[in-house]
Amino acid sequence: MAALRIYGIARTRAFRALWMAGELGLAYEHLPIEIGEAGARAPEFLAINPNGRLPFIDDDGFVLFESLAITLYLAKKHSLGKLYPASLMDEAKAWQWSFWAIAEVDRGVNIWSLHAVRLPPAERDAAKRDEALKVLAAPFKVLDAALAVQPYLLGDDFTVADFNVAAVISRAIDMDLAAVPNLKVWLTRCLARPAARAALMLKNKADSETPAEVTRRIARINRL
Ligand SMILES: N[C@@H](CCC(=O)N[C@@H](CS)C(=O)NCC(=O)O)C(=O)O
Repeated sequence: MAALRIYGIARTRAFRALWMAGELGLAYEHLPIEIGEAGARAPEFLAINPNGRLPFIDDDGFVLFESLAITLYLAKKHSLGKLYPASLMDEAKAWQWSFWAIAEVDRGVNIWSLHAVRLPPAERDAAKRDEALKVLAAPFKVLDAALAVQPYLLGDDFTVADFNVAAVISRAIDMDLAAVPNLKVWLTRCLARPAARAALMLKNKADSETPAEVTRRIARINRL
């Protein structure tokens, strides 16, 4: 049995942990549990992650929740000096972009994708979708400008900073990104990485198998 267990169906933010495990070439066990009472909020899983949310991991007895804490931890543990920066300042920049992604764009991309792609067409709320695009416009311009001067967020190489931002906004690949061409090229490149493609296959499969009732529940529980 693999030492690393990743909990959460690939449709959720567990996608981020799955992509990172692939990026690092780790052996892992995937437990594709669902959101809600039948999954993450069942007593046996609440005992591991009391938030009742996905994802969480158990790495040989070490339990961690919060998707980007998980990706930073795995990258530092297995790829220090490569995917995870070795210098104090580059490490801080990786944290900067990670916290930025969670605070500035995570919710907006999620709302947009629900009301543009994932909910049944008749149930999509155009006002929520348009508001999400307005909220995303300014931070996307910031990201686009950062990528106008160098191919990746910390310079010439793909690092956990790129990984975390690309993983958080991966569903934005279906948006019209004409106003942010550097972001578009960079996101396309990040998502073309072999480990990203493998994780996206799992995510797309889970998306396509998700009943509309579960998508409605996601929108309701997370107030999206
Ligand atoms: N900030 C957390 C958010 C976790 C989160 O909201 N996960 C969603 C799935 S993507 C969830 O479990 N929602 C169901 C619920 O809250 O019951 C992270 O990045 O891990």
